Amino acid sequence: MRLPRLLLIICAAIGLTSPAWADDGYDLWLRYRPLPTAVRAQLDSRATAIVAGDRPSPMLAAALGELHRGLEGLLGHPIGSGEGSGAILIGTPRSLPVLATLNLPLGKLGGEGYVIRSLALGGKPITVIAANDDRGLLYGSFALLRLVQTGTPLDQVDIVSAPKLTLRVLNHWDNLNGHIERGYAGDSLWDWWKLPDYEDPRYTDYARANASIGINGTVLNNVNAVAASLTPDYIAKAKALADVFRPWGIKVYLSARFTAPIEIGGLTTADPLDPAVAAWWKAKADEIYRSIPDFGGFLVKANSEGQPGPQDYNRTHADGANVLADAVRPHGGIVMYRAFVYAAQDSHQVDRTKQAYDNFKPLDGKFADNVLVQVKNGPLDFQPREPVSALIGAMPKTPLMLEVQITKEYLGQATHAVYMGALFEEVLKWDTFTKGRGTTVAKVLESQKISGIAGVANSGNDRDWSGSTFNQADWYAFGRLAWDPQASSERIAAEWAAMTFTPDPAFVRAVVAMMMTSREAVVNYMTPLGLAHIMGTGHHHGPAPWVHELARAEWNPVYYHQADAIGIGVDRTASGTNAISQYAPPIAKLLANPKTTPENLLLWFHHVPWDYRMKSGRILWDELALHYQTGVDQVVAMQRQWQALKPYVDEERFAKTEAFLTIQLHEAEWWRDACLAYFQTFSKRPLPAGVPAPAHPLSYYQALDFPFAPGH
Ligand code: BDP
Repeated sequence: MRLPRLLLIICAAIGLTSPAWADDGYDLWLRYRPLPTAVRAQLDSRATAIVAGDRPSPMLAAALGELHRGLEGLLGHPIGSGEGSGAILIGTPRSLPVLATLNLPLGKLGGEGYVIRSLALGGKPITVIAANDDRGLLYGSFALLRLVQTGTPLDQVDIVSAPKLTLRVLNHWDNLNGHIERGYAGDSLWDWWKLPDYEDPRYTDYARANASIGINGTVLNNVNAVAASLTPDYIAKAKALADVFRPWGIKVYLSARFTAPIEIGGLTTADPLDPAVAAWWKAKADEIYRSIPDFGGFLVKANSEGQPGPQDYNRTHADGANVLADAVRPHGGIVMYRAFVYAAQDSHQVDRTKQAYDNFKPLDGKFADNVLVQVKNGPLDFQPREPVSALIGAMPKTPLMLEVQITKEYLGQATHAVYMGALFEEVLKWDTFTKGRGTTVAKVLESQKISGIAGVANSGNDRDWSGSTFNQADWYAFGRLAWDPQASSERIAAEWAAMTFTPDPAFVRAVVAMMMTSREAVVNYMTPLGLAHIMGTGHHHGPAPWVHELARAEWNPVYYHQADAIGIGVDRTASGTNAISQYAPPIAKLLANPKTTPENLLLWFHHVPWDYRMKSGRILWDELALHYQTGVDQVVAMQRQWQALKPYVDEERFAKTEAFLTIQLHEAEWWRDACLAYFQTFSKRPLPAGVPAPAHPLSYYQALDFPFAPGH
């Protein structure tokens, strides 16, 4: 609603409006608040009209609606009421034939790419958004808004952009009862109970946010799936969501439970080679496609953490994937089959971090051509830092889909500001050497016939979607890196900060510096030098490196650090588990020797004596303790940086971040104190200068208990 100008003036005079100073975060990076006057005037003269062809499709209508909403918000008045003669032209060469005369480089852009160019037409300043398909126009519209929001003048724009990966998908670990596994931002966005009859308007805002960063698929339900998601009632609910998402270029996928043919199909087996099972999946797929003609396909977690799968019938994962792939193939669907499997073997015998590779590598070439094997970025499980999974690049005949976790299960959950973009970039730039030097993860993904990346979503029904303003940046960065896996996470952070707060360069510089240290901070105060998985049992909140009594070896943190009187870390060289042998030879060679292993992964690959000399000249124990301290210091610095930004940020979002940074600091200190108190029982060495003694005895930390930690 627009208040009459006079009323606005009166309200402002008596201090009733504070439009720039209240923000609950709902609008994410699509805030569209009025630009500074000088920038606005320039935009005004170029945006007196938005011109598109006749009878726009629902998708083009969505794009046009967003352009109006965005530009009018940024201008502070309706399009056309400003001065000037410039216009925005948006279309394909078919829908707007004048575009065909402009020699635009649309040739290699596919359906999703776009061109944005400023030029003069008939003496008037024009900004063109052109594409081969309405999907490109949708993404081009958001890109134009991004330019304006980040303060780029429209007079010299010349951008040609197309996504480098085909499937850019969120994985929601949402249960049908509304609880989100590893969700720290409220309950599920999907109100399954009221669907399909009630469609929460928020579904559209969810789709807008995703479209704005190029996400084009969403898996609605948890990988720990229940068969009920595939019943007619739930297909109808999924269809309602698919209908809302479609104009925004987002396809719906479902996680499939492997034993659905038994549980809801009345069969006595789910053996993938049984013809009745294959027929059941085919009929189920046909049924889904009748409701959702552009259904994306299935995501499958099988024979992992207690989920059923093909191995229960002595079949391979390829058999399991292919029966589903055959069912969706006639409709153009795909299967994303997760490689996150372990525990079929005794983890004492076979290092857990080797098991995905052991299971999947021998199956290279055995998967149907519409299957992607979805591989977590690390060989273990979404830790603050892991080496990249050796599987990536190791299955040249099988498209691999990278899976990263946007929600911070192991990285402080909702309240820790940890910019995940930096982690994602580190993964994407990791050199696998699988086809020689320079075969980065990004390049492995980009070179595949079907390519994709999945992110475990961090959105829920909290008012600000992600549980904190800075967590929104993780969602944003995921989308932007999915579009271009070789992009810089720092530049993405700058874009996000400008859109989310203000494009003022002084602000953006400072906030980006804070975000870029935040990832290393969490590594330092939780799991420095290659430590991993020493979090609390089950909920993964807080430190618990002492846990050793759980039934399976790999459930226990002691399995992952192996501290003893001699040293700490896991020997994954030939004298130990030999996990390094799974990597390409140039990497395996480096990792074989502690001296040539990157120090930030040292304890992942080696059991290192407490008095081992590090590159700094300090012994390992001192270095470890100082890393914990550095992590704490970095959070203190982030607090200071945030305080200095107060003049730029509305009170609501400022205060929430401020409070969360205080939580983060307390928890960083807790991590440092608990871990050092515990590891000191092995190292038997004093803490180096600069590291305070733990605030409490070890027994205090060991007694802490969190039965109601979220997300579990
Ligand atoms: C682990 C989570 C668990 C997930 C599992 C998975 O703790 O909740 O179900 O990964 O990815 O990180 O399947």
